Amino acid sequence: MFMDFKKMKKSKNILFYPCLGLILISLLSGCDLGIIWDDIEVMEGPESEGFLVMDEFFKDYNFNISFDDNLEFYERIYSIQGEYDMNGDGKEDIINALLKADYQKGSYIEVNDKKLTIDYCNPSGEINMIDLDNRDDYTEIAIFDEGASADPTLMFYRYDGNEVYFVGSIDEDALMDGHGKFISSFHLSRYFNPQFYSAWGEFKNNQYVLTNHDVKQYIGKTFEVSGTGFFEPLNKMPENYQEYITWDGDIIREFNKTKVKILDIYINELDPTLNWFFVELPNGEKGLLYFWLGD
Ligand SMILES: [Ca+2]
Ligand SMILES: [Ca+2]
Repeated sequence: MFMDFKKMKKSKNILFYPCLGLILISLLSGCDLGIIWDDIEVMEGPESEGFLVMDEFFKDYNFNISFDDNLEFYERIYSIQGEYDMNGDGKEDIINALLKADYQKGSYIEVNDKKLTIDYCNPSGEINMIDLDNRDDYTEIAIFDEGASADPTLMFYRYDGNEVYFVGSIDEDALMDGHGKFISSFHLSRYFNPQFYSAWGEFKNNQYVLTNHDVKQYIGKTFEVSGTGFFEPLNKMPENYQEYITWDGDIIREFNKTKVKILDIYINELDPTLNWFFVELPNGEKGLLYFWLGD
């Protein structure tokens, strides 16, 4: 199963920051890995499996980055120099990159004179070294790409001693475990505490290959929900939830650590986006709960 995150729509910023906040809160409260709820269930989030926001895996290394700040953001051309042992042979590798904003042609990464042209990107100038998988000798370059419309991704590049190549890209809010596994934020219950996920993935031959994760175990459990969601009151589970998705502003509800019991979760096995929940609210109201994921 392959996913292309550059083509996936992303949440609007207004909804995006509460989600970041949730991740941060769950990170800061390190003891919060298992939570005991009313029904004396202990549930653990992805953090307990070592998944953290990707920033946590950035190396403490700063590239030299220069650009003409008289130019508008969309006109900018970032000139980047650095030295880092990317293939783990003990020798520093010379890194030069030119990143042109807003899909201007001519972006590239060059390592030890091996050049890779980047055809299509909207970089912000942010570039970091990251260890995607600590079981191999490589340390990859991560380039932040703003995307076309609030759909930021990180693009990963590896140098194996012979050539520079694109490993893959994933949405900026994804989690990773440092051993080659990722959880896209599209497969994460961003607004739920504890968080859970519907799939994890790994990069294989330039593809993001997904493995689905059973979410049935969360049915019948109660979570704290925080954020802005759409709630469509329904007495019973609809057979086809899609008929009830309206994105209507009138059904928006604000949740603030609201105890929400999950009665069912709709998952498409080919696209395990985790966003369609049939739930019961504390006042006994039942309905379909979903969140904004696209522009
Ligand atoms: Ca090297
Ligand atoms: Ca590595």
